[in-house]
Amino acid sequence: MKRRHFIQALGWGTGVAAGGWKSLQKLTSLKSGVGEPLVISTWRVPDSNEAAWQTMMNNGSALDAVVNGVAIDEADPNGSTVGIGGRPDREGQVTLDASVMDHNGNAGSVVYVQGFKHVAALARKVMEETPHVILAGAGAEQFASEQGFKEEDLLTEGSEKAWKKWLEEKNYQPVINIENHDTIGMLAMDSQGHLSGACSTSGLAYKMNGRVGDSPIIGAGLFVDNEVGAATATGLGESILKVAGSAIIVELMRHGYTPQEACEEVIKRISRQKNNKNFQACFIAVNNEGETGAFALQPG
Ligand code: SD4
Repeated sequence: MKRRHFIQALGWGTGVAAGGWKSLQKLTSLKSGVGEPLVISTWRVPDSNEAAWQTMMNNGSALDAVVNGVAIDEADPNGSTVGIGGRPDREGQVTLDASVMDHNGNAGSVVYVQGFKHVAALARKVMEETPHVILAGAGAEQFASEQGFKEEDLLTEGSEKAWKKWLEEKNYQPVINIENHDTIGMLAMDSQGHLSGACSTSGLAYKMNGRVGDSPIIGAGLFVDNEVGAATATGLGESILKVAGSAIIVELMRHGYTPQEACEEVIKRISRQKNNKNFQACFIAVNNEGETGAFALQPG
């Protein structure tokens, strides 16, 4: 299989809030075709994409691919919004959220997990080994231990230092495209035309204790319907939750929108929210024919 469909959503376009609706810029649009594998993800994560791609080249499924792909980011201590090294909440606790969905419409997610970095794999275990969809906090951590996941301290020296500096002023003001953004959302289609997705994050830096974002909420940060397509998000979770972003994108595609048009429509709805110049929100999507789309509220 050739590498030509191994793509990365780079260079999010001119946004709605910044330049008015007419200045919308199409970003990534590529048609793969059923039977030709494809991996797309939020942000610039070539190593994660490569891991996902190699998984499928070695006969792994789309689900194997997305879980392996995001695991690279989760294990990178330099990423400040995913897994180890993720920025803590305002109490200094690193709390992770993640979700997965497969081509059969199965879903699993974990929220407010401390001490375990591979939360997308944990969400997969919830999906495959329990009768539930979501496990939270201490229950999710207990389940992680039972499943043999390794417990470790996720607050790196760098994150601790940044948090202590933040404590000096305690000014909660998410900065567009900086500390609050690099959540990984990844979508893959394997050679059988099966779609899967995963989304993994430490959420917003210096969030309130207990805060959960869009990433682990099925339909907000991630949605997959193999009959139609899949979508995933990054950005200010509150803005994405309020429009049930990923599920709506899939529904729009069901009703004839291209993945690009569907991403743009949902960003347009988000652009009507208060303070729309002060936050970022982004989606990527793929339909069941392998056509992709991506759009963001702000440049960057
Ligand atoms: C959240 N959507 O928890 C995530 C944050 C994010 O890159 O995308 N960061 O709101």
